Amino acid sequence: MTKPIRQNIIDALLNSRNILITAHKSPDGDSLGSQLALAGLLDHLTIPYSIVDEGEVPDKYMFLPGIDSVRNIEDLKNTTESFDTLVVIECSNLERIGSVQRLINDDTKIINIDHHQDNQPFGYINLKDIQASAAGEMIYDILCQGSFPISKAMATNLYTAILTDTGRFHYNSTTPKSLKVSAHLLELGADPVEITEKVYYNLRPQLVRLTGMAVANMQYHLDGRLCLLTVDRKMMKAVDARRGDTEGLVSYSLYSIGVEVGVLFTEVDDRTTKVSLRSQNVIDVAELAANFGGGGHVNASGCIMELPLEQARETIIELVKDRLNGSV
Ligand SMILES: [Mn+2]
Repeated sequence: MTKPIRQNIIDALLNSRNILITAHKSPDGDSLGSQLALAGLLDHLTIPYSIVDEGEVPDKYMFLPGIDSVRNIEDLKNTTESFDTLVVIECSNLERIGSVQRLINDDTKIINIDHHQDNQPFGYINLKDIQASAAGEMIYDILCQGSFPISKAMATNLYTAILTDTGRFHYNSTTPKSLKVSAHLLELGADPVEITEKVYYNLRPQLVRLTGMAVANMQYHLDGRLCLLTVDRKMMKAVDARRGDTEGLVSYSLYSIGVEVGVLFTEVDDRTTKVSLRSQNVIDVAELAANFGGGGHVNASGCIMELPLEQARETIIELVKDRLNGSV
């Protein structure tokens, strides 16, 4: 099923004049690695393209080969460039690309490549593979489908995509295939030590302190089955943190015995709270996030709640309580 779709994507790319590549707002390891690896293919095929995202590239991904070619939509205010094809990676729906939408029109052909279970078929070609550990694994499959060469740079980008989206190979999305693909990417020149160091061990000291502050104030609820981490604006300010800096902090919520659901609340402003959710076992946090317009995977999801921090916390506690009671 997916094999002919992959070929359709290759054919569509080959027939394009100028391609726009994008992903969800607030770029992460999978979205950046996938976009850059696809760009590597288009370089090889000498097909013109642009990568445009909404939101800043986090510092830790600035080492990715080709990262300078990722443009911020804010810098394209007065562009007259036109694109006949849009490749959307890792988005459940088109809204997730944010204001990049203004670069397309009704004639733009959309190719939708995603591994989220709630992905809507908003493209004229839709490649959805919920078995894939990362969108990067899907880009790898497309490259293999066309027997295209995978350069060291592309391998580095794809390995970073899979490494980050599997939480360094420990989420249940880690499969024999994702490890085989990763092994092949190492053979092609990706350096696992360097990549892991750049992504995970390259934090500014203030951010390590931020982690300490959040962990020190961790709250347990529902007999220790729910663990909450909070980063408010005061904490962010104290260490001069930016929004993307809290990515990854949520994993600490699952470190203790007995925790089934972990949540990180990041205060955005007086009435907006960013929520990252993780679960072990059966609780579907993608469904939880969907209540607030978010989404993700069964065990990892996120949403933006239009509520002040304290209310967001209370709301989530109640919802998790319902789900946990239902699961006993
Ligand atoms: Mn992903």
